[in-house]
Amino acid sequence: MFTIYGRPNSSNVRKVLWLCEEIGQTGYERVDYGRGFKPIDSPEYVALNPNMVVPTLVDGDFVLWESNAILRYLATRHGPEEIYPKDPAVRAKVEMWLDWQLTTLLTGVRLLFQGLHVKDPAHTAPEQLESAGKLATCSMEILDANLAVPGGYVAGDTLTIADCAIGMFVHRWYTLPI
Ligand SMILES: N[C@@H](CCC(=O)N[C@@H](CS)C(=O)NCC(=O)O)C(=O)O
Repeated sequence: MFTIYGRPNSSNVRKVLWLCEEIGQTGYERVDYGRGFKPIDSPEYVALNPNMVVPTLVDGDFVLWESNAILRYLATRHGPEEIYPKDPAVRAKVEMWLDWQLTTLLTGVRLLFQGLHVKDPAHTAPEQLESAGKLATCSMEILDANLAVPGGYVAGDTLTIADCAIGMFVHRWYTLPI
């Protein structure tokens, strides 16, 4: 059984934990690393993940970081096909939304979260919050329009790893005082 390193209040860890539930992989071990828990700059953690971020997955001798790569690995190894479809066109849509989550959706939501929830002084100026809000709203409108099309899920008509990756940030968005 594999081990997940990372605190469960991190959105990038949560997406992995959600997938584990969906595919019935609940016997894993989890070790709390990250803000407020064990230090990610400790030599033992840096040896696993030189980026000093969570999550990291360890499966025997195999070590993997980058949350969306972990989703792909676990879905391929343990999931039913529909959670990471093999059909090239359907899979391409899943990949598109996974990339979009990391490159676009994350940008605005993370800045808002840091300003409004973490209250990091580097992100609390009104003009910063306003521009982060615009970015996040723009992404959410794109997502909303996509979900309005019959199908009901991010990449089509079944739940895929794209929903796990994106759902975490929608949840975060709804918890913000905006
Ligand atoms: N691209 C990385 C980003 C990981 C990341 O930024 N993780 C954050 C938590 S969401 C982190 O480790 N923050 C520092 C900490 O928790 O101490 C991934 O998707 O795995």
